[in-house]
Amino acid sequence: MQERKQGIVIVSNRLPVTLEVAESGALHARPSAGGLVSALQSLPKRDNAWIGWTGSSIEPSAEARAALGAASLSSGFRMCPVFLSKEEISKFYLGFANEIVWPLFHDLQSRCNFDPSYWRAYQEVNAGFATQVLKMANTGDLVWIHDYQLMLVATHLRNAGMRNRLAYFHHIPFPSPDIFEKLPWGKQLLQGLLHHEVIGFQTDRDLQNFLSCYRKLLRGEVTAKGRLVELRCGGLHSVASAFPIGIDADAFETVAGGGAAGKRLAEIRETLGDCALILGVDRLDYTKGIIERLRAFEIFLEQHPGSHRKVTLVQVIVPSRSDVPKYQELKGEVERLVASINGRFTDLGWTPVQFMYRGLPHAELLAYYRAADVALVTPLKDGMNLVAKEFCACQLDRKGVLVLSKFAGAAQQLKAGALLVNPNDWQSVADSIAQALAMDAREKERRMKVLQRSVHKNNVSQWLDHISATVEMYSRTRAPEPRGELAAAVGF
Ligand code: GDG
Repeated sequence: MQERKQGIVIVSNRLPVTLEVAESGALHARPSAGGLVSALQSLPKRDNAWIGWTGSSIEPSAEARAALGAASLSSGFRMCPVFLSKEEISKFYLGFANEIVWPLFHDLQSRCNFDPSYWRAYQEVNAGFATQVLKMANTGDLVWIHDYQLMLVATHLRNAGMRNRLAYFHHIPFPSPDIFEKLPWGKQLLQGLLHHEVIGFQTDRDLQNFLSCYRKLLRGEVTAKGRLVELRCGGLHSVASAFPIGIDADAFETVAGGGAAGKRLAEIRETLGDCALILGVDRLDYTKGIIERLRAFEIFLEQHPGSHRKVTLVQVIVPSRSDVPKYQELKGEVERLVASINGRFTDLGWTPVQFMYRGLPHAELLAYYRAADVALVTPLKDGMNLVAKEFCACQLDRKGVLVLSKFAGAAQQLKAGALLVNPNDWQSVADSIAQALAMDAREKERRMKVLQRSVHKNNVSQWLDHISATVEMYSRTRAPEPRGELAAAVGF
């Protein structure tokens, strides 16, 4: 195995590629889209490694490793796969992660299935990830663990004696204690987080909820230090803070203004004619508020007959977790509701809701962002929501309006320019659609400028800089290991 110099070891549930069998029968690694992948593309291409699951139940083989090796060359990360068996996928990923933590942390406890066999699988798979980290990490590497699937990896690393700096970033919301306490294994998860020197959340809301759970369940000490919070508990010492994730706003702006997006934009505009475009873009998930949004749009159509033939809702849904029965049911529910709204309001040459159940190529997605008169980003709850930020970055003509759920983490930064709504209040969402469509051009431009300033200022490099500066500062005050490697690795 080739030696790596000091750098960053990223650990996330999924690798930035999915291993799959191509039509030819050969294995290949297909790049996967998503917020984390695009965020970490901004890390300088040094000696960084990425540990994660391959995204399939394909077993380890020389061919699988060769396919991942080829992907390592093109991505700039050395891909270190974790292979999961069908049972591990079912109990750890579909079970503990998606039937317990995901719904609970989005305040949807009635959707949880607290099966104890899921917990056993979660502990075992987290131990498996830790084994891979122990194999890959050099002394002095920063090990940066991502998200709710891997809250116990640090426990296993520390038990095995690892002394590297460990950082954790939590991408989804953190719930309040009355919800978190429903989890039979909550204490172990909190203790697991405390093994990291730096623990990051998306927003103050999540940080405060985490601190309330920590005080209530672990009774540890908390000391505020500017925007950081120091935690001391049972001999462990960490800092926690909110580091809202951003996008590479310049890159989005450039692609949105480029030839491929421009060509598609012209086609979209020609097809729509005088119809205003209302846009929804989401992964298929019940937290994204898709049903509630469609209900709100139906109310809008009912109450504004003058808008008929003059407005079209394009809803893009990227397939996600399609093996899980609850997600299949949601897809059926969306299809039935779209059909019912269209059945009620469609007129010759006008279909009010156009529904695409597939991921769009990047440039085409950006053309839709650019073309949209209104973006409806109305999750019931969301850690951040990058779609809201991407829409703003791509609004080169500043003619669009962002209607944003106040329960999305992004609302904290975007509230000054967006129309904020409660997604459960369908009438208020319908009213905001009407307000957005009626807004005069100067007001739209003023609001969009405010939004664009925010997404450019709080961009992904700033997110990486804040986290790396915190790790650096914190390791300087306490760790005896050699320092300076992280700053060098991220070009800080
Ligand atoms: C988790 C948290 C947090 C969507 N449709 C297409 C497409 N996308 C890309 C978007 C965006 C990403 O997927 C979705 O990001 P979100 O932030 O909206 O949502 P989650 O997947 O739930 O992510 C979330 C995030 O982590 C980051 O910390 O914001 O709160 O839940 O980047 O552009 N990409 C392409 N075609 C599509 O049709 N190419």
